[in-house]
Amino acid sequence: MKTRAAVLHDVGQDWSVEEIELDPPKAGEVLVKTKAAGLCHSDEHLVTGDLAPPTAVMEEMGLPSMFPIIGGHEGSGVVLEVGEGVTHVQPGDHVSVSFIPSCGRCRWCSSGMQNLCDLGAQTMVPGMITDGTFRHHSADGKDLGTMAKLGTFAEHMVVSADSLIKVEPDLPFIPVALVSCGVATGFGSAVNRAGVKPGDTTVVVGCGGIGMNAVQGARVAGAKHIVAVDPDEFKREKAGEFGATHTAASLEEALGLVTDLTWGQMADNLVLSPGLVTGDMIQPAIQLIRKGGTAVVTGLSNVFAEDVKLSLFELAMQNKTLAGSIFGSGNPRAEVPHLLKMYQAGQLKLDELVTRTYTLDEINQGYEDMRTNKNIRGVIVFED
Ligand code: CXF
Ligand code: ZN
Repeated sequence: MKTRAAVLHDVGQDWSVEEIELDPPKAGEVLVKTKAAGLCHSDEHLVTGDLAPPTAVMEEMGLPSMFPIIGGHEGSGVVLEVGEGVTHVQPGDHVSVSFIPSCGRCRWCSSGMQNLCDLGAQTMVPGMITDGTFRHHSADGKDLGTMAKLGTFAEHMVVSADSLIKVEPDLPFIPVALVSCGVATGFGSAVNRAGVKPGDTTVVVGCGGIGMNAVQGARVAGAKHIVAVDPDEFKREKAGEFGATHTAASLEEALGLVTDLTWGQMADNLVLSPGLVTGDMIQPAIQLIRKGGTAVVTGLSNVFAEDVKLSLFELAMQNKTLAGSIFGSGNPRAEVPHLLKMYQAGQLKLDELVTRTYTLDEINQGYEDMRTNKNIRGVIVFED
């Protein structure tokens, strides 16, 4: 069938909204009509080259390029057709996508760590998870990859059934999309990984679509002080609406503030979620947490970045934890319905995360709005 998708042909280019050819779902796959897709910063990392190098560089290294690629890994939709052997969803079902698939059989899935499913490793390899071939093709017949094996910036997607989570049909499609990346990642970074407890002092560095949910995770978990750190005034102001009790414009400013708030003991935990994590942020983050505290690195860094500024002495002598987190360290199939239940109960603000909605054709405007700090979350809404 023919459908329309936003394709990135290489690093540094605009998203190109074009008609593409989509094959029917093969065994283990599902055709989905996309209803909403969040504009996450990780797709912007494709544009900047932080997540995947340009085709010319990959070719020089003898590796397959990620480009051209259909963007989008946060989304929701309705199942239209299922391939052979698919049993957990059927036509008409409403679904949330999962940027980490869950096979249910690997060591990680079967021991409560679905966010580490072995299929997730294939995210950076072109082709379908099911058999490595392609279902998406450009009008001139080129194979197209899909971001995180999803490609939610398209009117229709064919994905592995392992990448879909069935949700209640009366839920609106925008929140169902939001919980599939930003909300689960931010909320879980605070609640699951940093282990925020009632009365804690929590610092969240970077208050975009991920950090804002770390702020509300800390609020729900009962933190006493939530310090939101962001250079942008609009984001600091918004953070207050999501539960931040204090704000700072920089890590440096946060150091003085947290010292005062805690009588010099420093924060119990911290979530690092700026647009791009760089190695020079690690030591200031570690300095902001108390003895025995936890700093969680959630934001993406450049895929090749290895240099970190860190006092190993302080890390060891003060018994501090520096932790990484993917998908908020939760299980997609448990977290997505759980977060949606909290939304229905009025405990999670999801509608308030959306600054503006866009049509698929307006995607470049949406990303420009992200770059100029106009959005907490921009969302593409698809017509019926
Ligand atoms: C990303 C991690 C890299 C693959 C796409 C999703 N996580 C959140 O945005
Ligand atoms: Zn994302």
